Amino acid sequence: MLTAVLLIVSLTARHTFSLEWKFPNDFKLGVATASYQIEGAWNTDGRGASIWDTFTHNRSVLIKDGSNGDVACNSYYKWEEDVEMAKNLGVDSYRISLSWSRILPDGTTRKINQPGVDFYNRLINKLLENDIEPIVTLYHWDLPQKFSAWGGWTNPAVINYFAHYARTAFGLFGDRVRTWITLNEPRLICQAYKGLVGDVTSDFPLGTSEYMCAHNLLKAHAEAYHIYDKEFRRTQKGKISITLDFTWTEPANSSNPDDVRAANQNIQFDFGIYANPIMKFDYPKVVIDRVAQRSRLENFPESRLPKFTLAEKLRIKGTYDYIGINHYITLYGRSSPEPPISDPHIDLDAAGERFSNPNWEGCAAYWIKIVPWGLRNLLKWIKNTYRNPEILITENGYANAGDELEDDGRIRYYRSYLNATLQAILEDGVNVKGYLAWSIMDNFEWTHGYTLKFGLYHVNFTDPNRTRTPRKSVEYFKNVTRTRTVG
Ligand code: GBH
Repeated sequence: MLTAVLLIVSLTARHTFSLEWKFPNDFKLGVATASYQIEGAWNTDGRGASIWDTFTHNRSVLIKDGSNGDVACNSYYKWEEDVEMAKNLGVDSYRISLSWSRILPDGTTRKINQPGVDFYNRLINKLLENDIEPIVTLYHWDLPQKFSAWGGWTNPAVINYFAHYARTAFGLFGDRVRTWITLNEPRLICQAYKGLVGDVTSDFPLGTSEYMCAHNLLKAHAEAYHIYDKEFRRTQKGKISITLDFTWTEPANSSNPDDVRAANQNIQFDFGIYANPIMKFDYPKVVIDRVAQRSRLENFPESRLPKFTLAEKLRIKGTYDYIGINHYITLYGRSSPEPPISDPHIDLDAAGERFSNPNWEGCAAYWIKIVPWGLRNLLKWIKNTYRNPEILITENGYANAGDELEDDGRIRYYRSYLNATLQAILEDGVNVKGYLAWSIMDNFEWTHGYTLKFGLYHVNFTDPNRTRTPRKSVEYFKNVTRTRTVG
């Protein structure tokens, strides 16, 4: 009786918690990390420098607390403890990224750094011994420094170096890795952290280098996919795709067609620009048309958005076995007058206005609010737009600012987003295959340094031992993995 009532309530009210509902048996419940944010040992055992080493060392004023990832969580040494934490959480998957320059110090296959390879072998093997699937990202922003002088990802020469690195990684680890991610959040690689993409690019006007970078990343991803497909898939039998960040933009007034158009345009400029060439064909039409039109008015000789040849469009199309999604942000979008022609900027190309709702519960990261229906809506949108692909939620998480261990906000956050995921699967028929929490432990949060703490486990960054302590949310997450419900 109670079950029936609960079921009816959850079927009718969209924000109800579906307490009775379980994650499917093959659904991955895991946690996520990234090399530069946790490993430390930045110049140990032959590791080459990456652009984040150089950036944090030379431009520490741009990091909130002046810090860097030199030591970070010291996971290069504390990896066994990390695996124990994952085991304690009861997760079945653990997302890591490989530091390209730890394996190939100058980014090229001229020299393979054996101690770096040994490190990842130890970690991957330990995870497998504990029945935890390693989910491996090839590139989570730490480009080998050597490529910086060439303009980093704005230089198409980097594409093949990445492809050779990918082949090396599949060859070294692919016998034990079943889920690969080529690139983490290409949009952020190209748009955030200006002056990092090789200082050369900061001389280009905004609204140009972003598109050059995006263009090269899409090609690099496709090359890695095809190498896997042709040379490794038959024997290794894994899946490979890309992880895109998805800011859900909800029309401010969904009965106003202009708001609907503006919201969609923002989604196409953030997400479609990467998803469309991979899951459909070429850049989204609205992106092609708007950049071409504004470029003309700005007196550029041709569109600031590079063009793919037909062969390139075909080579990029279909290069996904699932789609990886990092989700943190929901905003409202509404139409606004066409921005006047001045200096180019991708935001002007996208146009429209986006805003948050001050009533949404927030957290220490100003851009993160608890808006679980945003995740549900974007999952439905992906299902409908790209013919129901497999989706892996590769990141979703909440930040504290202080050292508190009582993180009820994080528990509310995970509970509501896991619930939204369950609703998307069970009520909307979205093909979501897993959910990875960002992050298992506090770590180096890029330009926010150690001031924002995303961990289920707290890390003491003033203690040379980088002691890890479970927050209250660890108990919550253990309950999720044990019962396979949102609790
Ligand atoms: C993800 O990217 C990353 O994949 C992961 O490495 C990161 O730790 C996680 O999110 C949590 O942030 O104040 O100007 O920097 C999201 C990157 C960076 C996007 C911060 C929003 C806020 C604007 N996020 N950014 S700013």
